[in-house]
Amino acid sequence: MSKKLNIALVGNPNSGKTSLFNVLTGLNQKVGNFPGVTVEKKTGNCKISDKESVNIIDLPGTYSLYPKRADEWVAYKVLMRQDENVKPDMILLVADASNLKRNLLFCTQIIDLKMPVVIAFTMMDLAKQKGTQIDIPGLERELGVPIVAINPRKNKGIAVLKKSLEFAVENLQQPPARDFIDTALLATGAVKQVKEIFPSISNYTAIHYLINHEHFSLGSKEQLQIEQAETDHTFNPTRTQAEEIMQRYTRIKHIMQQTVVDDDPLKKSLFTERLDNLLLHRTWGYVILIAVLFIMFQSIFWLAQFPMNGIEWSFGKLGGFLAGVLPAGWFSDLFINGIVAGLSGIMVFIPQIMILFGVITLLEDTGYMARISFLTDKLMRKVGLNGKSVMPMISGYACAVPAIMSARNIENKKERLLTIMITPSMSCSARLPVYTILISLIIPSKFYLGFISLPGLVMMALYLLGTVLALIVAWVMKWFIKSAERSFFILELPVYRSPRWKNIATTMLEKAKIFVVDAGKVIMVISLLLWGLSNYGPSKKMAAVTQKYDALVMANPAEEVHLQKERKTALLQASYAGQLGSFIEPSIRPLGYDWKIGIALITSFAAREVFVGTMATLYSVGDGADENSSTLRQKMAAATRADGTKVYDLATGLSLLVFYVIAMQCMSTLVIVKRETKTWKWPVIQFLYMTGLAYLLSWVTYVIFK
Ligand SMILES: Nc1nc2c(ncn2[C@@H]2O[C@H](COP(=O)(O)OP(=O)(O)OP(=O)(O)O)[C@@H](O)[C@H]2O)c(=O)[nH]1
Ligand SMILES: [Mg+2]
Repeated sequence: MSKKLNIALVGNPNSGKTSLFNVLTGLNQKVGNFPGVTVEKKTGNCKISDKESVNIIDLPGTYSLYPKRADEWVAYKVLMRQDENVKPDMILLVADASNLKRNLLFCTQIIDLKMPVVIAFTMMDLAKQKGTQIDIPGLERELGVPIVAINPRKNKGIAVLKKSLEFAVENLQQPPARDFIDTALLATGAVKQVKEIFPSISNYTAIHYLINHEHFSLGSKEQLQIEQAETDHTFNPTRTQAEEIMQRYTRIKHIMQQTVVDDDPLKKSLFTERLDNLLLHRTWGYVILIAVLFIMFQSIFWLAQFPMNGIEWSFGKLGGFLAGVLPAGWFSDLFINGIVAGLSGIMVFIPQIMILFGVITLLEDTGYMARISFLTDKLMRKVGLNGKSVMPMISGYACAVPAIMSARNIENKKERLLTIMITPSMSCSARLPVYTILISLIIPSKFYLGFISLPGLVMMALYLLGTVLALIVAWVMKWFIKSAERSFFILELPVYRSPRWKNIATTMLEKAKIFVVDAGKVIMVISLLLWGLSNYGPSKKMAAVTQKYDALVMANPAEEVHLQKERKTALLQASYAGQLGSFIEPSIRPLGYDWKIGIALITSFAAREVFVGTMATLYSVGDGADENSSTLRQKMAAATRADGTKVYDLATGLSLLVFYVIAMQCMSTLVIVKRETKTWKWPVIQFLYMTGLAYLLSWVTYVIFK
């Protein structure tokens, strides 16, 4: 068996590469209707014929072979065969037929690399709507490579494309025969000299070696030789590049005159244009934007509460049932009150997580997300960010990890760094469980106008707090980060598309599954660990407590019930968990927290949603809370301090909410920030500023409301 071939999927951003990738490989990579959805390479397997399977590599979109953004560099390195992990044998180029001129520029650059290539035209439906007719056989003749019209959204043309790929694979030794433009002429002497060092590369590839060799992994000898070629022939990269693009466009224009017929472009005003007149309107645009965000946050709270009540009720029943059938003992206690309670505490949030992801996917799929960027660019600029920062920020409402990666799409390095630094302040889905449970403890469930709920408003205020703080922090930080780079905002506004409901449904289910499985695993481990820590302690201390209460019960048999309760509390306090709690309590007492909350804060560094599981375990061990209360919420509501006052009063609740809004409690985020910035400096700064700020503002909140 010969080695499996690698086919790289490249093309302009938002041209439908990932849609095609998913169709070819059966995988489910993220597709969205804005440029810059894919920012990493991803490989999948595709059977192109009965005998042949190939690797398809999905890549970030690139406008040309002159990369500017981090995501474009990922694709560029693969195409230049400078990526250690993927060396493409062939290229499958996706071109948006409704934006032919710009897409052809990239096509012709790829052709001149002299690698075997097949072109797939997407968006033929849109081209037709615009009144554009394309003579595909004519274009094939002019470009000298096969072209197949497809629609990956509707699964059309895929069989023909596979045939074409199969044919190309069988004739791999025949790259495009002709140069599209005579690239050797752009820098004759220098190209010749580079090709003496690397005889197998094309003339056009040689030009890329001249321009970008510092970024290539070459030996130091070769680097010096290329530099020599540059000086020997006074190679001017900017001039060469400008000349190249001009020559390409001249020829593309010529070819398009022969192969493409356009209706009068002014005659038809497209649906997208008409809708944008409203959605990007100077006043109405903003009114609608605020309304959209308002509905999004209200639905997370309001719409979700019905299924949530159902889930909570079912788990209450399950707990009751289990308590009835399992033998009494430490194991049942741990299982029912720790693990099942912790899991139910998480399952309850599935509806909210699903709605949140559903709404965000809807925004991305329709193309409205790109409009949010456009509308907010001015505001973003004032604080040192960019309109493009909005997409990571909004997806940060779901999870900071992919959001931070999507910042690769921002050209300006400083703006990208600032975006990375502030994105974790956006309230992610892991904070939802904490918000919901605390809000239900301290905020009465009131409704205004019948549908605007007070808890919903408080929830929105928390999201707003995170967002506003993110903007303020960006504004402060922008003075400390130096950059001479010019900042600009170029974002291609995609056409509006109807959402693919199936995609939205799969995303919602997928995210719910990940949430439950990931959180479930951590909760399981932490519950077990905490249960051990809170049931065992230094034997001397534990024995002393037991002896003391044995004696007390002996002396006052009438008080037994009350004393047994007290004994439980005393034992918990003497346990390892209790000791750890008392150790940290002094540092968190100013914020209004007791030692149990302290332990929850610590375990939350594993993942924020563990707060719920931690509480479930600690309260299951019992500390004199009402024995009749079954759900975690009821137990927490009944919890009292030594002086008899409620633990979760308004001041403590709000202070804790503020802490969870701001504090950096996510390992995965810190790791991804390190990966994206390539230094530990930024994650460390991020951790310190966020946690410091959280402490400060929680303290202020507690003092105000006490
Ligand atoms: N009308 C129409 N829409 C399409 C077609 N192919 C893809 N789309 C839509 O185009 C949008 C972009 O698709 P993606 O597959 O994410 O594009 P991409 O090239 O991977 O984009 P980036 O990763 O951002 O570079 C999605 O909304 C698709 O549903 C097509 O042939 N016709
Ligand atoms: Mg993509």
